[in-house]
Amino acid sequence: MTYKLDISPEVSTALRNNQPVVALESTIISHGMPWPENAETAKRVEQVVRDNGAVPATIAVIDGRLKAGLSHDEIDVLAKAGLSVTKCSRRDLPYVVATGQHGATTVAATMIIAAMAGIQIFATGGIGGVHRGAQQSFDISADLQELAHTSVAVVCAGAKSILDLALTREYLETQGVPVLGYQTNQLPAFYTRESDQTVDYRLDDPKQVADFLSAKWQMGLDGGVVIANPIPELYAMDKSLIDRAIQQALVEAEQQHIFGKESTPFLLKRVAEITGGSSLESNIQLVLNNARLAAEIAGELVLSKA
Ligand code: PSU
Ligand code: MN
Repeated sequence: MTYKLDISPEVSTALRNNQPVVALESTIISHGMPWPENAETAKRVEQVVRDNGAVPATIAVIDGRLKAGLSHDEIDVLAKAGLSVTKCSRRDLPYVVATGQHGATTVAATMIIAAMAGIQIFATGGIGGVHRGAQQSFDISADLQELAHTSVAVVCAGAKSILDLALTREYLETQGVPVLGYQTNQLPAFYTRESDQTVDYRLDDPKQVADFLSAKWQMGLDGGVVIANPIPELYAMDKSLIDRAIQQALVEAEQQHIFGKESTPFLLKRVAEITGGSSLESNIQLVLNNARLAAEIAGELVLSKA
């Protein structure tokens, strides 16, 4: 049994020629949004990366093969299958590879495959983190541990307040993962531009971010970086509205004894249902916004290597 990593011809050519590439995850497609918005968004995100001068590499496992760069048909397969696709974090990758199945990759597994392919910049919506009540449940996303070890920078809109943002910050600090605020001093909370948490450092343009990444990795300081990019003002949600939806979703999760890898998808789905279409539109817009910034940072990063 040997694993296969398929880097699409377009991605592979770009990497060879030192052109910017942006990795994209696939759990957000299968478990993060409903059909058909999930497939439409995945393709729009790729287009935004292209429009901003980089090559998109959506990452997943297809028939047991690791993929950096999916076709539209492959995106549709994962998008239609939804929750029935195996959600793959670090723990789950060997199973889908060994059994020849499809897998939708979380932030952690996407970072792993991106790093194997040689891709350093990754755009998504929100990262996993330390869940509220983790003191009892021990529910801490494997995304955080991956950020500690794997040298990929993740552009996100912060983390949803389904998580305990203060504990998530503490965990990242302990693991040596820098949290950068893009044009902000506050850690954005996904649907809202603000939270009660600060970032470690505020940087105001893509070149500054690329310089930060180069400095870190050139020093041999392996590991990821969180680049927190607030949702555009126009699409930000009312804090009290979203807080109430999250509170309700958390109560339901507890009542229904949802835990482990089902926890995050359950909460995402319920928050989207409770808020109607409005949170989905915000979610789509912030991912597009992150794809744009990631492409710009990837562009600056290749210039610094030229
Ligand atoms: N948060 C979101 N949207 C998402 C996810 C998290 O706002 O789609 C997905 C990402 O793939 C992330 C994963 O890596 O959930 C985290 O899952 P867990 O908490 O089980 O590690
Ligand atoms: Mn978890």
